Amino acid sequence: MMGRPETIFALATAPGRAGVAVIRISGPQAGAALTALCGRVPVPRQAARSRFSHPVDGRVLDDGLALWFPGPGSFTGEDVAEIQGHGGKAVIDSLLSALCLVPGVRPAEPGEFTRRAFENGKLDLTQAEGLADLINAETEAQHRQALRQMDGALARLFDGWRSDLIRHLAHLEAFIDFPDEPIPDHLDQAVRAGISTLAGAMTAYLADGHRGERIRDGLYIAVVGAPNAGKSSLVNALARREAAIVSATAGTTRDVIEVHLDLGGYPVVLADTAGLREAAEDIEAEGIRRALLRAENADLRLAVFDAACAPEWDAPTLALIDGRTEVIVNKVETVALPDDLRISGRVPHRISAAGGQGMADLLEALTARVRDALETQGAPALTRQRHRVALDECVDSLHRSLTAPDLELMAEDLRLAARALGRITGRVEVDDLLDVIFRDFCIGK
Ligand SMILES: Nc1nc2c(ncn2[C@@H]2O[C@H](COP(=O)(O)OP(=O)(O)OP(=O)(O)O)[C@@H](O)[C@H]2O)c(=O)[nH]1
Ligand SMILES: [Mg+2]
Repeated sequence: MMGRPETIFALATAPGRAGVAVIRISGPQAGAALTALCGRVPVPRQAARSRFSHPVDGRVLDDGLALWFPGPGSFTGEDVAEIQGHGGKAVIDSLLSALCLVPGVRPAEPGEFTRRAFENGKLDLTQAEGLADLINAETEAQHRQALRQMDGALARLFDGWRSDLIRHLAHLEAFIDFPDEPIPDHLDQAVRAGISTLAGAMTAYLADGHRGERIRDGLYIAVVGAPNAGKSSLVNALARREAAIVSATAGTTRDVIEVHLDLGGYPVVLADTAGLREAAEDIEAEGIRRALLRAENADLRLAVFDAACAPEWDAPTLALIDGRTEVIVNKVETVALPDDLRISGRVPHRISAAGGQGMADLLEALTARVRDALETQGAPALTRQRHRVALDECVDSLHRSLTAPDLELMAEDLRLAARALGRITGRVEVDDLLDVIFRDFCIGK
């Protein structure tokens, strides 16, 4: 049997000096904690001006607002109290210490409020993840995606698929339970067609270029080129700060330097790398190895060439140009280049990272490219590897079910598929399977 949950409390606002600090309390003793500090429990969901006093010696600790959200209509589903006091270190410490003195009340573990909300059915797992993403969102796209997930868009998509799956399973189960009645052909065909359609929809959904995960982590862009081409200068110009050292010495950058940028509301990680050449010594050689590795794994590459080298373009950089590469010629103010210049058959962006020439156009082109890579239309994006793994497993089980030698094995594969989907949102599946069986079929008619 489950014990009575403990009552937890924590500072809900960021620690440090601020005008107001909010302390949240959740659990069966939340009302008692409020009474201990404020002398009473206010009217539900109405802010009440209150003096907070020490529960043992009665000394006044602060003056602020108290709020009362009786369960189950609260964030966690439990009784929740909120104390809004002044955001000073001594005030906060005294309030938190006072709460420790209330019997049955203890400081919360990280994520414990949200976990209780999940356990009490207030949120599914994807919504809880969306909430964490919302708090961490730094760009507009991350903000939008997190809000959508927190609103349950992802959960609705997965739950929709899962209820389709459970319906197919329920049809099969009915025939397994009544083995004397052969499964009519049309029903068999309908179930198989339904499973194929589901597997197809999931496979198409999985082939999304990892947009949701990229929006969370940032699109990875590697800047590559020969030593002295101006890679670090370009990174600094895009970042609008001196993130990387720039010098006339070839081989200045040796390690990978990552800069986080907001490009038109989309998050980007821009990686400055070591210039590519036959390196003389170990450290630079290691830097070049890392540069090539990043270039290989990057979502987008910026290949930077020095205009002064025209038309003898740097061979190692040429070798990296592919469909996900933007070709850039830097230092264009130093030489006259032909109007119809092509590098590897591509029209390069012409810039002067030092002088600023062509930078606005380059920025616009990059933003458009990042938007194309990250923008999502229609279905909400998968945002975590965890979702992808479970969905892959679900598709595998669906395919297996279609070639299963008998109905029992087919049903078992469908059950595994439903369980994989249920893991994404954190649902349990047995009970609703029974519900569907009894709702859709009049057994014993
Ligand atoms: N004239 C001119 N010089 C530039 C421009 N951009 C960079 N430079 C100069 O070129 C030299 C090399 O610049 P960096 O940005 O350090 O080049 P890098 O590609 O990072 O070089 P490594 O780190 O050694 O691989 C520096 O002296 C810069 O001032 C430009 O647009 N025009
Ligand atoms: Mg450099």
